[in-house]
Amino acid sequence: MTTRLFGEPVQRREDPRLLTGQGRYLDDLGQEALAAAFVRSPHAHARIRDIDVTGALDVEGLIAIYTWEDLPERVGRALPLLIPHPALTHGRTAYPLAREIVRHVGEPVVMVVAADRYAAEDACGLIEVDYEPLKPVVGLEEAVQGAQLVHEDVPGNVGAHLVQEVRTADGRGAREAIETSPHTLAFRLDIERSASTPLEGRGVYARWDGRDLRVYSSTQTSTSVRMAVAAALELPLTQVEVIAPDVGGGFGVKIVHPWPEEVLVPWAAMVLGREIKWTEDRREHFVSSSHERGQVQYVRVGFDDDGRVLGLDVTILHDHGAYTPYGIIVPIVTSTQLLGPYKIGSYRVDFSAVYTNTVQVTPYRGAGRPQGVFCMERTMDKIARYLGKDRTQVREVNFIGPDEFPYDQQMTFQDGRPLIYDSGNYPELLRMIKELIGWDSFERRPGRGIGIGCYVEGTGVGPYEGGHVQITSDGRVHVSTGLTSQGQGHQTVFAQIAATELGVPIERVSVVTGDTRRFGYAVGTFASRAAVMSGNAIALACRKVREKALRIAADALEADPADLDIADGMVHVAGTPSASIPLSTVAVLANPLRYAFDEETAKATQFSGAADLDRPPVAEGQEPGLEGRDYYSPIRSTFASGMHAAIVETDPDTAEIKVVRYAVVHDCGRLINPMIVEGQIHGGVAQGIGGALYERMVYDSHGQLVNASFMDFLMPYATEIPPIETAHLETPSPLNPLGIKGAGEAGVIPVSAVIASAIEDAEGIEIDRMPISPSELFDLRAARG
Ligand code: MCN
Repeated sequence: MTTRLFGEPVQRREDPRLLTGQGRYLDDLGQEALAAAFVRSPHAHARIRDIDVTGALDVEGLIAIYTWEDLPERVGRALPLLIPHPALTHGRTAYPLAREIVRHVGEPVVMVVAADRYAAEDACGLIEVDYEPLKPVVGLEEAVQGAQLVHEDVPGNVGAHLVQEVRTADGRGAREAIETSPHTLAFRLDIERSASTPLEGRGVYARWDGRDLRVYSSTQTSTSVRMAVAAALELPLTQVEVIAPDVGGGFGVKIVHPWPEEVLVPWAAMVLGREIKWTEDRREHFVSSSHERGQVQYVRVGFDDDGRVLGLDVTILHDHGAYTPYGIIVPIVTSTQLLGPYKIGSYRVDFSAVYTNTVQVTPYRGAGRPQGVFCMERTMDKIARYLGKDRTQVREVNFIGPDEFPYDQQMTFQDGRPLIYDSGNYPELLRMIKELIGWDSFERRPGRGIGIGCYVEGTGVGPYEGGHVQITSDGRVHVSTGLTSQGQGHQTVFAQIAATELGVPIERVSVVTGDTRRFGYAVGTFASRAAVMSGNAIALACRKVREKALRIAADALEADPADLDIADGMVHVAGTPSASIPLSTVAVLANPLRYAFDEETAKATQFSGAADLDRPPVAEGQEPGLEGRDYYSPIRSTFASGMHAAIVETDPDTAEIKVVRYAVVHDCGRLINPMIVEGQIHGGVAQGIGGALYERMVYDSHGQLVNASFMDFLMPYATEIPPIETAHLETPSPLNPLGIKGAGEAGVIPVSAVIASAIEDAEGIEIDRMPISPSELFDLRAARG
């Protein structure tokens, strides 16, 4: 049996349990708990005049009703602004329960606790909130005119305004470079709102036993929820544990910490001394969680006869909804990573983060990159069209060369560190994607087009992640890391890393994530960071344990540690397999207090009488046990890259758009598990096709979300997703010990750009919006005449 598992397509070990219905999601827990439910605002913008709860008081099973005024100061204050930024001059976050003003439909106003959800919902229905409706702000261009304000003290509804500029080598700005370019183009792009929409919504379940608080949450960040809850409830961290059970998808929406419910439910559990659970329903998820994407972009580009970009000037209005709990991370990612694999002469980007009376905006898979890639790739296609050149040729002429790494884009990444690409090979990716999709032999005809899109993605952002590894006396390896899992296959890949580093069969490795009882210091799962961050931390912890194991085994085998190796759970002298000792025995030897449960171990570890009586049993600087902990903290992010291509067919009569082929080449450095990476890419592409053709949040002029259900919010089924062909390129990252880069968002990022490119090719009509529906295509055809 081999123990070299890194890079192998090991089947996901979490699947049999989940596929046979044995998963334990949030709502499977706390069957005896009281239920919480919320009265939420039906208005996009209103002043609360009065809340009358008397009608609800007779509901059988009612336990408690809370409004903002009932909350203690620390629980009732505005939720934290998680990532402040100097440009965010007017950051605003919500109160856990609305205080005086509601700013979007769905904002929580009253919390009800009752014996069960039926009673809680009945009580919610009988509470009367007297609202004075205010005029809502809907639509970006309307918002910036500032006639109505979402927050009275934020002029023009602009929460943040940031201009970033990269000048030419001779110091010219983008605008000047564009003016003097041989060719220029200007256009506007419209990108609508969408959202993560995981199949399992949010949920929280809390138990207080009079001393300790245990919180289960369907979260992507259990350690941060723990910190936030402890701070709000004035408990020491040691009295709060947060556990993420099985989580049915997150895709970004579950990063926010804490959500109002994550503070209110634990607080009420403490006040009432009862277990309480709240599970979000689908409509609540649509109107009370978060959305993303929505932007309007105004682009000007100057280029030469070869299509080389000399100046790019982009102005972005970014729809931030009613609040900025996650700061302005999304428009910052759009603006800084928009340049992709290209070397652009000069670049100016100006964004405004704009408040509207709609659901708040926080990162959704890709987190601002799909919008940036849409802008850059539409630009490349437009240049090619203008010059009558092949679209791949224009891209190639602008690529950063394979010998130009590390390449400094002279921007600041979202974590405040320089945006320097560590490694990559973009011309090779282009060659691969052209071959995979058959670019050069494609037979174009009306109604059948081919499209392409390229992207670079900063992954593995810090500040740190940790891993703990323990080998127990039964030879099993227990790995824990603090970040959480929502379906990425971490149980499998982290086991692969540990099995490879320690030389043990994978079946002996177990992995725990998202449980603060097992690992308290962690950041969370987002921004395609788990593989890079926890993967490397676990590898480093394994290396510590391995070194200790070799030292102890060397004593037992009377050998030099340098001559030892570990394979299949046995430490052996290299070249002499008979001189060996099982890791289980080494684990027993690592503890001076010995209990041997079988004869063989007893013999191997028996008191030899040769102990050094001048030394304590645990030598100075040593610890009993065969375990180790380490952290990985990167100097800066590592940059994955890829290229996608698609073939679409459009119906001449109905304008129905069908994706008939989809191909992906991707470079996430060394692959830990190619099967899992492909699964991530397939899921991402499916989500991207949703964003390109179907999914959008439709608000009416009153700020009502008119498609807040899966009946009306259109998602693609398997029938809309063609087989996805993939190929990998591995340019290892020089920045981390395992040479890996992230992969979790790669599938989604360029899809809208690729499909727009293909539709444009099929129709000869410029596609400047994402998503694009058949009726919109129909209208564009009609406008062309
Ligand atoms: N991987 C690998 N080799 C690499 C890189 C990654 O084998 N060189 C594997 C990883 O070990 C991991 C998976 O690919 O099992 C994704 O890795 P990574 O890129 O580190 O992403 P994260 O694990 O941090 O996951 C977060 C990412 C994001 S940001 C979103 S959004 C997203 C996504 O993952 N949400 C998901 N994929 C999701 N998949 C599911 N099923 N559910 C979600 O909510």
